[in-house]
Amino acid sequence: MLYPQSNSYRQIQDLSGFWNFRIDPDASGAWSAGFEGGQPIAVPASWNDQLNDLRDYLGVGWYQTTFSVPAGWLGQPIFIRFGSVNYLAEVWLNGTQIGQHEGGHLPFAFEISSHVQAEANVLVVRVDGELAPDRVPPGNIPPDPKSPFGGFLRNFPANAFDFFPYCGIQRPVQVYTVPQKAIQDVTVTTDIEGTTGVVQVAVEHSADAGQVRATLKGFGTELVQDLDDSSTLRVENAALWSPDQPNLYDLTLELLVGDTIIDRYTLPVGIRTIQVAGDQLLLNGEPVQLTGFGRHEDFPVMGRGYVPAVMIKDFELMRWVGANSFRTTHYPYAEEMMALADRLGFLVIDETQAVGLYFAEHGLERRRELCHQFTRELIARDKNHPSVIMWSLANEPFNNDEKAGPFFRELYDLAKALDPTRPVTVVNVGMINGPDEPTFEFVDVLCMNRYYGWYSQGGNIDDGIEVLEAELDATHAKFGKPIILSEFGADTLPGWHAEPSEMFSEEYQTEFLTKTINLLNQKSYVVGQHVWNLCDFKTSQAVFRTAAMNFKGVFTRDRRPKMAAHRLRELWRKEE
Ligand code: GCB
Repeated sequence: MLYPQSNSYRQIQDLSGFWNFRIDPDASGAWSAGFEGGQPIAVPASWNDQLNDLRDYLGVGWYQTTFSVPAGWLGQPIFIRFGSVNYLAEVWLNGTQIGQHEGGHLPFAFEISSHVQAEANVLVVRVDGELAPDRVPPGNIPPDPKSPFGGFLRNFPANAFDFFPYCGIQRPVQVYTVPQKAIQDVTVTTDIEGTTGVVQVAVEHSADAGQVRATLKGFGTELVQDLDDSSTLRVENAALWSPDQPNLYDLTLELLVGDTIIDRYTLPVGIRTIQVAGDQLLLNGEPVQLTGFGRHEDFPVMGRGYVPAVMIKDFELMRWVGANSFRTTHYPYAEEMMALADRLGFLVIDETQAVGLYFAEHGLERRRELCHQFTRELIARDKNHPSVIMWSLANEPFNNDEKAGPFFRELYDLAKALDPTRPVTVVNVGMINGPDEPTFEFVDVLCMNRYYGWYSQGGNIDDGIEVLEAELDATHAKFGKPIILSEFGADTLPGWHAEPSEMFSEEYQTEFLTKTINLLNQKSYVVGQHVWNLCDFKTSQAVFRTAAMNFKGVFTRDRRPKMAAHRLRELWRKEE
């Protein structure tokens, strides 16, 4: 799926701004042709923290706006594209239903050419944010009186994951045109032969549209090639892409009828390889060590809304501590973040929104279908980013069920069929299966979330380190695959100090992270260390979540460093 682009063949109009909004608590509204009144609301942003009484409202909300398009657009193919609507979106234009989409965090587009008029277009979006067991991620799972967390310790709202279930139109809405005959999709894969970069380009375009000319430009090279002759571009003395040197070439594709250009699309290309070899992860043939974080799209007032300045800030913070990577915990991040990772040289483990999956029959088939849909949509969206080095199919599924292995084997095969070039993982948590995790048999890299010294061995970091070391060694001995410690951390109240260190103090977090990293540095098969979390973030209310926050950030929610951030900087930052 191509990100909209503006050039002399394609135009974009951004619909960000103040829309009208009204809630529909009993889901009885019939406002598809438009509604009167309502309250102003900002788009994009979550609704929860904008309007005082909607913080915990997860039902149906109706959005409405009006827009015009330049007269010159009419007669051309016109699309509307939503970057992310959480959770279920139904869209009407001028009273006609133009489509619907299930699932937050991934884009969708509908053609509106035959419904759009020059002026006063009425756009209505019904958003259903309800948590349900047959949705992904799931929520409102029937309480299990035998489990304290399903019973008397149940959180509110009752999500099956540890971040606030923000809803609404959370990323940009764009109306855009493409030419009558257009480039529809592009897939770029890269390889390295000696000093030559091998760039494979596959283009999908409208039927009978002539031929495609590719121009690859950068670092003193300009290759022009007709893709009907060969879809492989060979770049001599290629400037490879890596975190140290995020070199990007510009690939421009032109669709031609005879000598006339009828469409053009340009995308950045980073020439790099990523492979698993034994228990190592190789970037451009060399072992690579990931240092970095899990993170959240989370900021006061905006909720999970698109905030470009916070994205830049987070890259600055990550660079400041010496991180070279992150995982898109626990849902695909905005595609603009992925484009920045390409430019700024960050390695990304790209995760779907399959968090908190469980295998009880109720809703299982629907959850399975959604996981397949989201895996397809994620790979279609992000396949061309050099920064993306791995697909993560899920975070911490409750895999202590015999259905889990086959469920993920199928999903793994799907991801591999769609993209044979990248390793695939399923992120696992210790307390469920430990090293008996069924997905460890077939995934390419073992991603382990472990909190020894926090949820167990609490208050005793050294005991936790011992348990961790034993488990890492046993897991490596059993599977011989590269391991990433994909989460480790400790809740820390900023400004709370203790000597000797104790839980929740800045000293405890600093000691916990230091001792864990020192252990990981001794294990050659550990290829990544991702601290949980970059910043403090909002979650559901629960007795184990002070102030409805997860305080495991090494930066606060407003991006100020805790003591541990300074220590990470000493541990990770390369000499300059
Ligand atoms: C985990 C989850 C993450 C939580 C974290 C915690 O294992 O993957 O979503 O926020 O633990 O802090 O408990």
